[in-house]
Amino acid sequence: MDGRFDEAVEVARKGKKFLVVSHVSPEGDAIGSLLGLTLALRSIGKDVTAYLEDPIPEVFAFLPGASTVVHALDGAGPFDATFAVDCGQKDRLGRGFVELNGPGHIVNIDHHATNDCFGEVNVIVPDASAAGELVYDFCKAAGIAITPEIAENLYVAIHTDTGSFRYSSATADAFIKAGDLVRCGAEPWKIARLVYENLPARKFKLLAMVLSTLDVIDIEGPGGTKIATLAVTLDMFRKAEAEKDMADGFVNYARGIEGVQVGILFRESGPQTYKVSMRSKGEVDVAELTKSFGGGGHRNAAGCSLKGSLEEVKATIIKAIRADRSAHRV
Ligand SMILES: [Mn+2]
Repeated sequence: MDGRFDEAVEVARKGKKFLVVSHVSPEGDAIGSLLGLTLALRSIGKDVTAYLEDPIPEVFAFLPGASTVVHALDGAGPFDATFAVDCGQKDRLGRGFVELNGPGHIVNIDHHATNDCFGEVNVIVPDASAAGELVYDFCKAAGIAITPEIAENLYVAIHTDTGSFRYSSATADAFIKAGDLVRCGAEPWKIARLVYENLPARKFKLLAMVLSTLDVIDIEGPGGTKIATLAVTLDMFRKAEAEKDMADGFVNYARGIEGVQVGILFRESGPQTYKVSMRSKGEVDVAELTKSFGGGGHRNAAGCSLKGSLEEVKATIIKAIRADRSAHRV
């Protein structure tokens, strides 16, 4: 019997009126986990409010329960308890939540190793590929039957957070739970079509412009490496009539090139300002690299913001990688 959820199950059993929340700028795991848990608690007769500060991206609007999510909490409290999923810090739950009167006991269910345990009950499992896995475990521990609607949400959570089962986080447990969710009614092909093969043409128009900026650069020397850069400007967004979030993930095209160790996307965010996204698949620690520019992230995925023209910002980053590589030579 999985004892990690004992206290969380107890809170769910005792209370009646719950709030379920996740982080700002929600992606597949945040949304799938939030909706999966919301539907699970509703299925055992609880009164559940699901809250996200930011809108649900269009691509996830099909998920069961998505239309019931609210984006403001004025007068919604007090609650018997709040369940927070996929969120490492309380302030990332959004302003509406932070200002809420009466969240009740906070149950914090997450898989980020950096979670600061802001709840009264904290179930933090860094080995889990997605918070969706933990909501699955919670349902099992609470004896809640996984309906096809819950399954669809949790499958999306695991599928998106493992990069479609490509990342090192795609453990046997992730596959086993995803498999069980399919058994419970999640339809992989339907979900793949809706999440990955349902993209607006504007995104591809933007991508065509961004790919034309591709630059593959050899960083020579004993600790040498190969990097690839892409750039997206405000003018490109205008020409493609694309929204800002449509460039999300483009940096992976740079990392995906044969022999390239670090992929970089320079994204114009204002006058003489660029956001720099870095993705590594080798020994270069991009979190360490971006830290010197006031940024941060994980070893394989990090970012920072720099002032200057595109040429200046690019030169600064290349110089930093060159210095890093010569410091790390064997
Ligand atoms: Mn997650």
